[in-house]
Amino acid sequence: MRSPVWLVLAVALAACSTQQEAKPQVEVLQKIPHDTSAFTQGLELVDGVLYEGTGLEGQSTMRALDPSSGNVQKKVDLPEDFFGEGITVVGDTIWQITWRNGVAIERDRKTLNEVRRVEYQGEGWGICDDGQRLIMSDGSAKLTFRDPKSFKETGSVQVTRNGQPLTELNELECVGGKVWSNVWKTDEIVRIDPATGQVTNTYDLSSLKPSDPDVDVLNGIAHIPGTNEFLVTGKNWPTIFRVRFNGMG
Ligand code: DDQ
Ligand code: CA
Repeated sequence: MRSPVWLVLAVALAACSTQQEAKPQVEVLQKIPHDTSAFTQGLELVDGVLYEGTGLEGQSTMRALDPSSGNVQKKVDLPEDFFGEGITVVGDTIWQITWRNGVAIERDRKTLNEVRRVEYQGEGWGICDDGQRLIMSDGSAKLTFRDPKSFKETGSVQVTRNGQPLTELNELECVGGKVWSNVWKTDEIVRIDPATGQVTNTYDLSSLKPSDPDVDVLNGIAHIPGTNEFLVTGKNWPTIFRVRFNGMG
């Protein structure tokens, strides 16, 4: 039946669906080469240096990269039995945590050499520094707050999305009082309010994933200070992407 009512409906529907067409959530601004042997576990940009920590036993490193070329300018190895995880810069030092070794390594930021080791309970996944405290993930839905000097726990919060615990929070980034986090084995980055633990935004980065089936997951997020841009990459990915997220609101 071809009545004008159907025509009006069809036109209205078409208009509606174009209006609802989602803006791409992530906009790629630049592609930077990334060492494909780097099993990226930590990424942070400070004073023009891109710091990267890598994982896997016998392959874990702490690196300083030139963020415009991706060139590795300095690299130190972790002990063979250590599995490196997140990193964060605090003043003149860097904290690098380990997956199941129960040890956080404090490093000199210039030389990347070890200064001190501190023990902690449980697993280490991601870490960031919000200017006041360290915020660390451990594979559960918990974020632990720590003193940036002693590494001692000062508190914690449970992370939830739509009321459900969100586990496997991986590489972290502290930005303007919020915590951005990779979610392990997903193409998602979430933004968490550490005051409540609630996820306030979820971003889909599946469009960045290399087609090569051998490459591992999205992991690594570094805010570019003074901008609303980020560098993101993945474990063994050939590219670091400079991106902007839409709807950061
Ligand atoms: N984590 O980074 C998500 C915390 C752990 C990653 C574990 C990856 C295991 C790979 C094991 C490969 C063994 C050759
Ligand atoms: Ca980071």
